[in-house]
Amino acid sequence: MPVKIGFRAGAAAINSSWYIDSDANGIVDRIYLQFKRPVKVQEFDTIRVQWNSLSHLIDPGTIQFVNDSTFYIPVEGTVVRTDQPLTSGFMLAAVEFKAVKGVLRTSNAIDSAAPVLVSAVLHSGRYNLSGEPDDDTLICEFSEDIPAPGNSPFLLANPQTGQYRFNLTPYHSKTTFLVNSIDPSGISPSDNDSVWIDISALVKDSSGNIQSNPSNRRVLLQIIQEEPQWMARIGPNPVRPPSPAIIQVTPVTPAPVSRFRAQIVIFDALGNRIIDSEMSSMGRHFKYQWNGYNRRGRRVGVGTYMAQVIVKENSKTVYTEKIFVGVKK
Ligand SMILES: [Ca+2]
Ligand SMILES: [Ca+2]
Repeated sequence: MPVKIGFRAGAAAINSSWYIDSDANGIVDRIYLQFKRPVKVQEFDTIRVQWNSLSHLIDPGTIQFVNDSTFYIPVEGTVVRTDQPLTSGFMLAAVEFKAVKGVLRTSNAIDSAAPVLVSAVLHSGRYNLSGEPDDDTLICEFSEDIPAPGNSPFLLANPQTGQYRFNLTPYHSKTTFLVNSIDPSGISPSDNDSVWIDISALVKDSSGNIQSNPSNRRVLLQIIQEEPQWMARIGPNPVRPPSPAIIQVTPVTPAPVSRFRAQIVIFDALGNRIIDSEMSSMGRHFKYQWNGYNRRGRRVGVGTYMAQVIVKENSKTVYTEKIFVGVKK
């Protein structure tokens, strides 16, 4: 009597596997597995997916077949964390078949996830050594290490003024740029403008995956207004009237002093204002000369006085400092 031998498929090998970020939000969401022969979900004993160092058991019910030998497993929120955009890393699939227990079919998934922008910070308001406005600096973070993305990789949008772009030059690193110009000109970037990768810039990761999804991850532009730092000093201290003490207020980093005004108030030990005056703008610093006389022209007594300097831009105080001044005979 002929013995009917049932067909036992054995453990199908995996041809290849790859992971993608299908909606370009920066979170890897699918791993595809392509087998050497048609497979059925009932054949699998266990399926595991490892992402970086953590391994996860997959519920076979979540598998989505795209043809009889290929399926994908949704991984966003299960295998892959959703709180940190990341489009590169080590992903391993391991499949065990019921027919051949103990035999693992494994495959290193190929990175097929394109990079997205994770943050963009615009540092604005710096000045060069001659006090001229310097180019703003844009510091970006991507979801993975990428080759230099070119000179205009981003689109930006403001709800009122519409879309615009930066023309950039790389500055010290692949992710820091000087903003040479804005196109169309006349637009001032503002906080909460959105910024994302322009697909026509062909921004890609180190494996060559190009960001081609026009709805790739938007981030809010952050703007950091760089304010000049100031320093106040006085000399000589103590002062011996009528020979004067010079009080100087100087920007520590280059700044256009003409944009600011400085005021000095000198108090006696009782808190009386004995001097209240504008400081003179001397091009690169502010200066006030005090010879130990009060505002009525009387020489003040020996003792300790407090000079307060205040630097204002328009009516906003940007720096204030208190210095004790001794007066000697
Ligand atoms: Ca995704
Ligand atoms: Ca990638």
